[in-house]
Amino acid sequence: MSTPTKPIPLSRFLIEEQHAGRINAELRLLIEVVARACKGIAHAVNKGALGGVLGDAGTGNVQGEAQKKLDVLSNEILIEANEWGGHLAGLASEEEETFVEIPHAYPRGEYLLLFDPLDGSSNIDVDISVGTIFSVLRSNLSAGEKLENKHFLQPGKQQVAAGYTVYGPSTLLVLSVGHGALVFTLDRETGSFLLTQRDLRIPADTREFAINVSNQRHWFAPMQKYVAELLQGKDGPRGKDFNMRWVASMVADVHRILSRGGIFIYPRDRKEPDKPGKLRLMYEANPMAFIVEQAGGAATDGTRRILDIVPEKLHQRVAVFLGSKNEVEIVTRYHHDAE
Ligand code: AHM
Ligand code: MG
Repeated sequence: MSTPTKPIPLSRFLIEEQHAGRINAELRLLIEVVARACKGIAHAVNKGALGGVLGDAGTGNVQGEAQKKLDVLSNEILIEANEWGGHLAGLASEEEETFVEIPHAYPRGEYLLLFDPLDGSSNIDVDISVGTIFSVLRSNLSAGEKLENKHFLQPGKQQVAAGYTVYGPSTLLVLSVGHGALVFTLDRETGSFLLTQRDLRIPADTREFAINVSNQRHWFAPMQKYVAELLQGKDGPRGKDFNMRWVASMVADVHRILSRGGIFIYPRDRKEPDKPGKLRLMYEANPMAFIVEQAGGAATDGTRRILDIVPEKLHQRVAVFLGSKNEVEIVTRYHHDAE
């Protein structure tokens, strides 16, 4: 449930947040710049084959994944837009092996920006929604201190802002600066993101789940039990039928859950036992968990609150269970019981 609002532009919303003392001018600038970069990405995604941007880039990222041309382009757009404004101490991206320093020629700011420039990139070439996910932390650098990896390795509860865009039938920006989650819709005629939903609330109960069932044989016991019970529907212990959806773009699956409830799961499994899940903590799970909690939902890795996890690596992976609070609590309890 959400309160309809008169559509005010993102820039006005941010000014008002600044006047209310909830963000400072530097964070306002940062969010404006990220939103502007995302408009550039939306434009490139929209052009599709006409822009010559579909297909593989012929390169791989640090995580051994093949990069799409649009992964590379989106990463460049975000870095180029953000490196010179004086609001950042550094950046980190799914597509960059190490963090990115601000070139010496440019002023430095207080914040760190972490992002997945184009999430769901396996969907780019088939015209299904993709998006950008971002997380903002304070660098906590003291005067003259050199930026290091350790400055990025903060638990998600220290995020000062998080957001994602969906490049879908409409282009949306979902944002939280720690006072609820809001949706802005891109007006293509004026080029402005307009506030279209305030106070997003995820229903506590749901009848919808999102998981890639093709991995079922690799799941551990708590997952087998939980999903088997969902599939038994009315005839099983849950006493109600469940529906299933899987877009394979986290932005689209999470946005559906923010809009009407549900649970999104990417568990740890035996397929790649060395990896604690597929999704990345710092720029996928953390910002999504922040937004979901701001909308009254919950997010765990099966046993721990995602936002409490102290990261050890920039590209650390994590299992993800997020969405409707009561459903996340049930599956988390199954994992605790199994321990
Ligand atoms: P990406 O950041 O390389 O696009 O990978 C993350 C995506 C998520 O958007 C999505 O939830 C998941 O990978 C889908 O994985 P699978 O293809 O295993 O279903
Ligand atoms: Mg991703």
